[in-house]
Order: sequence, then structure tokens, then C-alpha cells
Amino acid sequence: MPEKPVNVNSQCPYCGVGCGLEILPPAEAGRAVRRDADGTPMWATRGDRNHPSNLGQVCIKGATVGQALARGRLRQPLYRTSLSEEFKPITWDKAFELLVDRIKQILKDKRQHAIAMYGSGQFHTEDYYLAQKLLKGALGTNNFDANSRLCMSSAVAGYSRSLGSDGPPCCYEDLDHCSVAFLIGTNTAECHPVLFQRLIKRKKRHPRNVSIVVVDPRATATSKAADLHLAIAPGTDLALLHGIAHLILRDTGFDSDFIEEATEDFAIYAKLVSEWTPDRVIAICGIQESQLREVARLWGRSKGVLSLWSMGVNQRREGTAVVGGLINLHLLTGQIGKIGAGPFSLTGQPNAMGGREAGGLAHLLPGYRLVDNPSHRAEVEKVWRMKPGSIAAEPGLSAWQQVEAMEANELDLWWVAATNPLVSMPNLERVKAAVRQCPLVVVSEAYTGSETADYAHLLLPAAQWSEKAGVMTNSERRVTLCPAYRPAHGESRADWKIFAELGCRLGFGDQFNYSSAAEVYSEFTTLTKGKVCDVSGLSHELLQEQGPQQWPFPLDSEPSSSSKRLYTNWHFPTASGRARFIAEQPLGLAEPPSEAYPLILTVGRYLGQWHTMTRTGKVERLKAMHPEPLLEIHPDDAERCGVKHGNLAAIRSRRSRVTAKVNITADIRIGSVFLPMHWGFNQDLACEANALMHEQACPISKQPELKATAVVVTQA
Ligand SMILES: Nc1nc2c(c(=O)[nH]1)N[C@H]1C(S)=C(S)[C@@H](COP(=O)(O)OP(=O)(O)OC[C@H]3O[C@@H](n4cnc5c(=O)[nH]c(N)nc54)[C@H](O)[C@@H]3O)O[C@H]1N2
Ligand SMILES: Nc1nc2c(c(=O)[nH]1)N[C@H]1C(S)=C(S)[C@@H](COP(=O)(O)OP(=O)(O)OC[C@H]3O[C@@H](n4cnc5c(=O)[nH]c(N)nc54)[C@H](O)[C@@H]3O)O[C@H]1N2
Ligand code: SF4
Ligand SMILES: [Mo]
Repeated sequence: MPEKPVNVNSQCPYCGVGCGLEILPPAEAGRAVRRDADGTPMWATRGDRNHPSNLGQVCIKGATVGQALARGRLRQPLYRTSLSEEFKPITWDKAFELLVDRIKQILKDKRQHAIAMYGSGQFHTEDYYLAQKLLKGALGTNNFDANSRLCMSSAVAGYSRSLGSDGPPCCYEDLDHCSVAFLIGTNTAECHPVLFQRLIKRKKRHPRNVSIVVVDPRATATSKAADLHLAIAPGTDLALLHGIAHLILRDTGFDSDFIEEATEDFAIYAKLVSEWTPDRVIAICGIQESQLREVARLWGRSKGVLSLWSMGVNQRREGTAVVGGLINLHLLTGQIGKIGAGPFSLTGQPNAMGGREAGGLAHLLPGYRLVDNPSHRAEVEKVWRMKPGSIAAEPGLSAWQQVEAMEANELDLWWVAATNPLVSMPNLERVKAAVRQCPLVVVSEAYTGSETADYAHLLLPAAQWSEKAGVMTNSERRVTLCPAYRPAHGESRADWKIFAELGCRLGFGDQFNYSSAAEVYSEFTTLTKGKVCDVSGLSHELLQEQGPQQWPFPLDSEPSSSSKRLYTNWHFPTASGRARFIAEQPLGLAEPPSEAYPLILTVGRYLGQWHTMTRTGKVERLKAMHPEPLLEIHPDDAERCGVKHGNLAAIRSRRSRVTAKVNITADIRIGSVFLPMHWGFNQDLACEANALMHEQACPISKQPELKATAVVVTQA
């Protein structure tokens, strides 16, 4: 065991709901021991009744995670000098020597910005934190970005612009109290199932107390439970939000006390939305006026409006503006900082929130600090015990900028950890060509066979969740300790340990000398003192003894006494203390349909699969749920394109072509088609949806528009 197990409760390592799991040892009284293919005993999981975030509930992924941990693991470091060679095993010692030699050479040439790391919301906070200290502190480059750039960065930017800081202000209990749940760009039923069930249970018990509105171009398992489904045209969300505001203002549903006391820039916003008349909005969005009126009535006249959003909003070239547009409605109606109300981003990955706290994006530093703020840099350097000026003053390369840098031969070392970008990045053919040009590609990975490993020179075996201790923060700002309860496979090591060892070997022995993850966490928490995301009162020990805790949790807080909601006093962390209205004109899609590419492809998720399927693809029950990727297409479009149900179709964009079996369904809007993101090029039924997608991104959040690209569909 890497570390002594501290208890057998943990947080689910899949989605950002962050359910508490109770872990049952293989030989739990009276149960037959299930064994994996390699004979490893399998641990079972069930919902933890004492975890406040899920109260014992769990979905099929969390319930089967134990079956995904041991199969097909990477067990030792592998190396090859060029991609045309086979990998050969090397020792950790050799692997570190190789890294140290290369990095020292790069630093000697003053090319520190030729090093970049691409990390993940599936890191534990300790992994994230030491990656920041290694890159931004020891190496002097801010080129650390994470897959959160493809996921939550529009939410981060949107919260910061409107409210003055990142940080979702709500909690899951708000689902039990809201009178309207406004679900926009989220297929909650499949992607955040335990939260969805909580809402549905309430709706069934008290159907008149809560209305559910879903905004999604597709009919999904989520929209099927809604009172009102607005199947808007893809990319028209901001027009819709302005249209709702227009009617709220006109029909006096707004909260003038709140606007006056707690906001700024209202006049300019009111002027902008006055242009967004119902006629204009319904024409752009493709909905009926009665639907628009109904949703505006619900917003303007209800006690508590809770809006939930995810990738349909964030993955837009105007993602930050759409988040702003949504928060505007909360400010306009005073629906924030109170029970059952507020703008609530549903985080995708289990620790994307912890990543934000630890500064895990190229423009951030730990404790919600910013790279381009000199006093923030100085505060961090002090805690890191690094020379003043160690942290570079400019933000580093974002995810896509790292690809562009490889294209321009500006990166000498690209290190990918806990993400599989050769499936999940947009414009995959361009990514492949760029990565091939990078002289040293390092991939830290838990399993064999990932697509990104095919492009690696040095492959480092990672100990994953269950084999390493660490903490994760879920969507409602709740921090859970995830103990190590299984031995690591082969020679695999925790990501933070790899970063710490490299730091020591690069000559920063004092700064990277940690004996446990608890010690790493303890240093991190000091950097959050006095910040919005204050966790200075937390420690592994406290979390182990008292269970999961929500932040803010300043030093000397009483366990479970922390505030459940932010901004209850109407005071916001902006310069003026007021929240800001954001007035942006809608832009629509970066790549709208055309004569040659008449359909809009959107790419998303299936309930039983997780991303690139390195784990869920190994669980029989989940495989049986979704045996193959399907192209969803409306009957009218299918007829026009000449494709038949169950046959193969070819889907072509300006960048590439893929094939998939056709599923003709009236659930999808005419003019839109859908593919899942899960099947990368190493899967038996490969369907590289992201080879089709473009990389154009929101200029503020730099989050690519992974939800829409123009395609043409024909018979394969
Ligand atoms: N089962 C499962 N659950 C997961 C994951 C997983 O891989 N599998 N991944 C996790 C992660 S990291 C994330 S980020 C979340 C993502 O969670 P979600 O965002 O809920 O999931 P997606 O399927 O990516 O997209 C959500 C919906 O956006 C809609 N959409 C597309 N275009 C538009 C548009 O223009 N406007 C609007 N309003 N909607 C649009 C799509 O039709 C889709 O139904 O899920 C998390 N949970
Ligand atoms: N078109 C389109 N593209 C998308 C999206 C979309 O909706 N549409 N969604 C985007 C979003 S929101 C996301 S979050 C990304 C997700 O995309 P990825 O992050 O690429 O997907 P994962 O399969 O979760 O990759 C995680 C990898 O880390 C490995 N791993 C697991 N645990 C550990 C560990 O502890 N340490 C290490 N080193 N490795 C580990 C896993 O085996 C796996 O290979 O995809 C993005 N791409
Ligand atoms: S809802 Fe999310 S966190 Fe909860 S068990 Fe399912 S995948 Fe895990
Ligand atoms: Mo995500």
C-alpha cells in the first residue's frame, strides 16, 4: 500500500456530483469474493448514506467503479526515442534521469516556455497543486493547462466577470427548495444522474411546487421529464436569455431593490435587451412565442429560480457571454444568495473544482489568484519558498495554444497527465500532426492502450483513485477525502509523487520534500486563507474524522457549520462590492450550416460511459448499455440525406470524415445531428467525433466550441 488506508469512505471518481461512496472490501462478511481477470479481488461500492451530497444514492457508474480499476493497467515506465519504435520498459530512475537531463538542457537554453503540461480535473487537489508548484514555481513557466479548459473555463470566466470571483454560489439542497429548475445545456439525467433523481423525486412528490424547464436542441432523458422543453436552434441560447429578460422587464417581473442595492451596469443591459423583442427571439431560436412567454413568466413570478448548466452553455465560442447572460437573469430577478435560487454550474469532472482552487489553469495561481497580479505572484512565491520573480508574469499557454505551439515547433516537452487529448481535443487530425512534431511527449496514464499513449515517447504508469490518497471538491464546493485503500499496480506512482520527485531531482529538495499527500494538502490550504475558496481550516485529518465539508471553511471553523450558499448578504467580491450586468450581443455559431455542410453536429455523452472509456469501457454492464456509437438524426433529415436506420452513415465536416450507425429519431431537432464523444481511434468501433470538430473558442475563456460544427451526412 502506498499509504495506510484511513477509512473506507470516498468520493466517486467519475462526475462532478461527487457522490460519497462506501467501499466494501472484497471479503465483506458473507459475500463471495469477486475477482478480476488477473485474479485481483474486486472491491464493491455503494452510496454513502452519511455523505450530504448524495445521501446514499449512486448511479450505475459509481456502483460499478470497482470493476474498472484493475483491468489493463500500465505497470511500469516505458520509453522509446521515436514514435516509429516499440516501447521498451525502463526503470523509474532512468525515466527521471531522462526528464531531468532534458529539462535542465531546456532551462539552460532559457527555453522554459518550451515546456508545457496538460493536466486534468481528474487529478486530486494534491496532484494539481504540485503540478502548479513544479511548472509555475520551479520551472518558471505558466504553461500548465487542464482539460477543464474544454469543460468549465467559460463558467470560471463567467462567474468572475459577473460576480467578481469564481465559485458556484449554490448547493444541492437548493434542488429541494427551488420553485423553478431552469436546466440549460445540460443533459442532467445522463451526466449528473444523482442530482437529476433528487429533482425528479421532489417533482413526483409535489408536482405543483416545482416547474422544470429544459433548454436543449435535443429531446433527452432530461427534457422528457420537463414541464417545458425549449428545443432552441443550436447556439442561440444568448438570444433566448435576452428575450426572457426583455419580457421580464416589460412585464415588471424584476427586482428593483436588488438591482439598486447590489448590482451595477443595469442601464446599459436594459438598453441592450430592449432590442431583443419576442418576434426577433423566436425567429432566431426557432421556438413558439407562447413558450417564450411561459418561461419569462416563470422567471419573473417565481419564488426561487435555480438554473443548472453544463456543456451546452460552456462549450461555445461565446461561452462566457452566455454564462453572463444567464447570471444577468438571476440579478434581474434577485434570484441569488437565497434558498432554492442561484446560477449553478454543474461541474463535469470529480475534481475540476479542486483544480480551480489549486490554480490549475494557465492564467491562475492557487487560492483563486491570478498570474497577472504581482501581489498574487509574490504571495505564492513566499509560501513556495521560491525566489521573488520565480513565477512568470504572463499567463501560460491554454490547451489549444499548446497544440499551436507544437505546430510551430515551439514546444520541446509536452507532458500530458490524466487526460486523453487524442480523443477529446477538437480538430484531431491537426492535433495528431502537431504532437508528432514535439521532440519529447510524456504521458502519465493509469491504463494501457490510451490513444494519447500512441503519441508518447515516455509513458509513466500512474496510480489512480483508490490507490493514492487525496481530496476532491464537488460541484457544491464540498471537499471529500479519498483514501488509498488498494495497493498500486506494478510500479505505478501517484501523480503528486512523480511531480515531487522530479522537483527534488531538479534541485528543489527543500520545496518538494513531502512525506504524504496530507502534507501537500496542508501547504495548499494555507494559500486559500482569506480567499473566496478558503479551506484553511481543512486537513486530511479533519476530513477523515468529521467527514466531507463545504467551503468556505476558514481556520477554526466548526465542522458542518460552513455556509451552504455564497452571497447571502448581497455583497460580491468585485471592486465595488456589486454584481455586474453583462451586456453582450449574441454571435451565434462560429461555423453555421451552409449549403455544402447543411447540418449541425453536436457531440456529447451517454449515461453509462465516461469520456474516452478507459475505465467504463472495461465494465460488462456498461458496455452492454451502449454497445456502439450512434448517429442521431431526424426522420426528415435522414430522408433528405438518403440514410437508413441501422445502416452506416458517413459524417463529413471541413476537417475530416467518420462513419457511424444511424439511429433515426424524432428526439433531435431538424437540422441537428448528434454523436457521442466516447469512441476514440483505439476502440473496436472507432468513431472519432472530434476529428470533425473545429477549435474556434470563446476569446475570454478560450473554451472551444465543442458542441457544434457544420457537417454533411451521406450513406457510407
Ligand atoms: N455519463 C457520463 N456523465 C458525465 C460524463 C461522461 O463522460 N459520461 N462527463 C462529465 C463531464 S466532464 C461533463 S463536462 C459533464 C457534461 O454534462 P452535459 O453538459 O450535461 O453533457 P453533454 O452530453 O456534453 O451535453 C449536454 C447537452 O447540451 C446540448 N446542447 C448542444 N448544443 C446546445 C446548444 O446550443 N444549446 C443548449 N442549450 N444545449 C445544447 C446537447 O444536446 C446535450 O444534451 O458530464 C459529466 N458527467
Ligand atoms: N466534441 C466534444 N469534445 C469534448 C467534450 C464534448 O462535450 N464534446 N467534452 C470535453 C470535456 S467537458 C472534457 S472534461 C474532456 C474529457 O476528456 P479526457 O480528459 O480526454 O477523457 P478521460 O477519458 O476522462 O481521460 C482521462 C485519462 O486519464 C487516465 N487516468 C485516470 N485516472 C488517472 C490518474 O489518477 N492519473 C493519471 N495520470 N491518469 C489517470 C484515464 O485512464 C484516461 O485516459 O473532453 C472534452 N471533449
Ligand atoms: S452521479 Fe456522478 S458522482 Fe454520483 S455515482 Fe454517478 S458518476 Fe459517480
Ligand atoms: Mo468535462
